Amino acid sequence: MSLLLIAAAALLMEYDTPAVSWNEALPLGNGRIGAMVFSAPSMEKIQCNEDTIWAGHPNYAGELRMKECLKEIQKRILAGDPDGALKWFQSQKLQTSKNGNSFAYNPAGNLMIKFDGHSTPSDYRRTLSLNDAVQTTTYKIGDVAYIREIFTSLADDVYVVRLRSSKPGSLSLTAFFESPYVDGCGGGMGVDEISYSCRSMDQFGKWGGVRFHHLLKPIVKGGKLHTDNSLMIIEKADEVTLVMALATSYKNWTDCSSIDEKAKARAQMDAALKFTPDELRDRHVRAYRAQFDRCRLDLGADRYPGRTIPERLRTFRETKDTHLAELYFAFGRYLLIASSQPGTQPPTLQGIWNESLFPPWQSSYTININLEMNYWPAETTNLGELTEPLLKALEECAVSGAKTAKDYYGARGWCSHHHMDGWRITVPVHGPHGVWPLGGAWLCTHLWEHWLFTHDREFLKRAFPVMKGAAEFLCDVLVTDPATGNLTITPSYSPENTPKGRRTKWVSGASSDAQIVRDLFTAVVESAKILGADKTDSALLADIIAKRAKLEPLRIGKWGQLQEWTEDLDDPEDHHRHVSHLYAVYPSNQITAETPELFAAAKKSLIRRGDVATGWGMGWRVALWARFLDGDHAYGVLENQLELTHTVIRVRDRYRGGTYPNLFDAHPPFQIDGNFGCCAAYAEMLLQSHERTPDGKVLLRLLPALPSAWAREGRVTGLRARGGYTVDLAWKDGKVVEKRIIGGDPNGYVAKGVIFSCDIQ
Ligand code: FUC
Repeated sequence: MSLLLIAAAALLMEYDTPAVSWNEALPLGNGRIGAMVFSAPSMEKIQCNEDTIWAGHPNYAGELRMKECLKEIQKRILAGDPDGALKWFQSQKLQTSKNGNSFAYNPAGNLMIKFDGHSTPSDYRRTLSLNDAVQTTTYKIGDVAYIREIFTSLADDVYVVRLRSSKPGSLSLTAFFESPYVDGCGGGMGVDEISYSCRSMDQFGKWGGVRFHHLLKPIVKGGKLHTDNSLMIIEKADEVTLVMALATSYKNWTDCSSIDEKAKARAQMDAALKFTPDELRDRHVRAYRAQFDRCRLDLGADRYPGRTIPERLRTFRETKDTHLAELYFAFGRYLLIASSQPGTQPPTLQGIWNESLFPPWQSSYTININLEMNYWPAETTNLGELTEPLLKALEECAVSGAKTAKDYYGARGWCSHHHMDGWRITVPVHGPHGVWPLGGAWLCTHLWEHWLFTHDREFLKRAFPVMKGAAEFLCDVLVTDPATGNLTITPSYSPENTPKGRRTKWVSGASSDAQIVRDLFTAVVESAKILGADKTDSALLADIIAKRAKLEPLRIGKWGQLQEWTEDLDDPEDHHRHVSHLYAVYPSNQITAETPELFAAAKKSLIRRGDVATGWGMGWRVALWARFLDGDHAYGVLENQLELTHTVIRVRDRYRGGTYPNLFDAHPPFQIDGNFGCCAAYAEMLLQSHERTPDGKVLLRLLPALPSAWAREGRVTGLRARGGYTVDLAWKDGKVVEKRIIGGDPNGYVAKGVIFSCDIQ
C-alpha cells in the first residue's frame, strides 16, 4: 500500500487544567470572528473578537510639512551626514509621534457562562482539535459527565457552544456578557435572547466609529429558559446549544458606520438557526477540512500519547517529540484559516485575537516584516486563496497611499510606510523610524508569488494595478547616490537596525531596499508581459527596466558578510532580531546555492546574527537555514522557538522568543508572526521551488533541509510549489521512497535532492 495513503494520528492539543492566563486559552476563528476559550468548569469565558472593530474612524493623518522636510533629510544623508539629518528632523517637531495618529484593533467583550456546582470536577480535559477546529472540554461532577464543544463556524459565521451531559436534566447555567469597556455599552434581552451593544474606543478613551452587537440565542432540549436583567438562565436542561452572532457597523475602510449592526446580527442568527446543532457542527467541520486537509505532515507515531502541550514543550529538547513538531506546523495552518478568509481583514500582529484596549503595538499591522510573515505559509502550505484579504488591503492602501506619495514625495503611484491599521494609514508614524516607504512594495511581492504558485490570471489582473502603482512610486523616488552612482532610496533604513556608532537608522542605501525594489520591478515587468500590458505601459516598463539595472548591487563586506548597507558598516557582534538584508535568501530568491559567493556571505551574516531572537526573528531564521540547506541548524532554531515561556512582557531589552502554553508565539508578548514564520519554514525544509534550471524549468528540491530528528520516517502531502505543482513525499532514513507530483506543466520541472542532506558546507 502507498505510504502516502496511511491514516495519520489525530492532531489534538491537550491540557489537563483550565486556562488561567490568556496565553493558555485556546483560539478559535473563522477569519472574521475569533474567540479565546478558557474552559473552566464552573465559569466558561469566551473572549471574543471581530476583525472590523478598530478604534478611531476613517481618516488621513498626513503632515504636509513632511515633503520639504524629506528633501532636506535626503540632502543631508546623501552629503554623508545621516546623524545631522536626524538632529535637524527632530528639531522640526513634526507629527510622526508615537501612536499619535494610528489606531488599535479592539476587543469585543466576553461571553461568560456560569455553571453552579461545577467547582470540583474530576477527569478534567480540554482539547483543541486541529482536524476539526472544535474546542472541547470534558469533566465529571460526581458521576455525571459533561462535554462542552465550542467552534466559530466557517460555514455559518456564528459562535456555537454545545453543552451536553450523561444525565438528562443536569444542565443548568447562566449566560451573560462582560466587557472591557468602562461605560457606554449596554446589554439587552428578549424572551429567549440576550444581547450586548458597544462601540470601539481609542487609546485615549475616545469613542471610535465602529458599533458592534452581540446576540445570543439558545437551542434547548428539556428544562426551562428565562431571561432576567440581561442574563440568560437555563435550568435542568438535557442539552443546550448557545448560538451567538456578532456584527458591526463597518462597511468598508472609508465607511465604518452605515451598516445596521443589529439587523446584521439578527440576519446571521436567523440563517444559522435554520440548522440543528448537529448540522451546524457538520457544516463547520466540512468547511474547515476543505482547507485544512489539503496539506498534512506526518512524522510517525506519537511517542507520547495523551501528553499535554505544556509538558511536550517543556521536554521538547530531550524528547525531540515529533508529534509536537507536527502539531506546531498544523497549528500555523490552523491559525491562518482562522484569521484570514476571502472577504475578511488580514491577520494583525495578533491575528484576530486581542483582549486588551491597550494591546502591544496596538495589535495593528507592522509591515516591515510582520504582516509579510503572516502570509509566508499561505502559498507553500496550500492555502493560497487566503491571501485575498492582503490583496484587498493593498488595493485600499493604494488609494490612501496615492495621497501619501503625492503629499510626502510629490510622486506618482502609491506607497505605504512601516505601519498600517484598519483605516489603511500609509503615512510614516512612530517618529523617524516610520520613514521607510517600502512597506507596500514588499507586500506587493506576495501578489506576484501568488501568481507563481497558482497561475491565476484573474488574480493577477486584479493585482497588477496595485503592483504597478507601487513601482511607479519607486521610479519617482529613486535617487542617485553620489558615492556610488547607483540608485537608492533615501531617507530609508534597514528595518529596524542602526549601524554601530550611529544615532540614526537612516542610511544612504539599505541592501533590503534594493532587493525589494528589484523583486517588485521584476514582478511588474513579468506581469505586464503575461497580461499583455507591455504595449500600454511601455514607457513605464522601459523606465523600470532601466532603473532596475542601476539599483545598488548585493555587496560582500570586509568580514566576508553580505552587507546590510551600501557602506560596509556591519558589526559582527550585531545580534539584531531583524535580518532584512537576508531577504535576498528568503523570502526572495536573489541569493541561492547557484550564487555561491553571495550564498556563503549571507550565511556568514546569519551565523553572526545568532540563533536567538524574538519569536518572528526565530521564524525567519528557521526559514533561512532551510534555504541554506541546513536542516539541523534550522531545527536547532526551532528548538529555541519551541521553548515554553510564560513571559508576557519584554524584560528590559531582552528579546527572546518562545512559545506560550497555547502554542502562540511569544515575541514576547504574543505576536502571531512567529507561528506563521515557523510554519512556512517547515515547508522550506521539505520542499523548495524558488530556483529555475538554466532552461527555465522549476527546480523542485525535495527534502532540501530535512532535520536528522525527522529523518527516520515521515510523509508530507499537499505542499505547493511554484509552477502550480502539488507535491506529496514519503521518506525513510532521510531518502525519498515515494513521491507524487501533480498539476502544472508535466515537463516544466526538474526534481532534485532526493538524498538526505543536512549540512552542506
Ligand atoms: C517591528 C519589530 C518589533 C515588533 C513590532 C511589532 O517593529 O521590530 O520586534 O515585532 O514590529
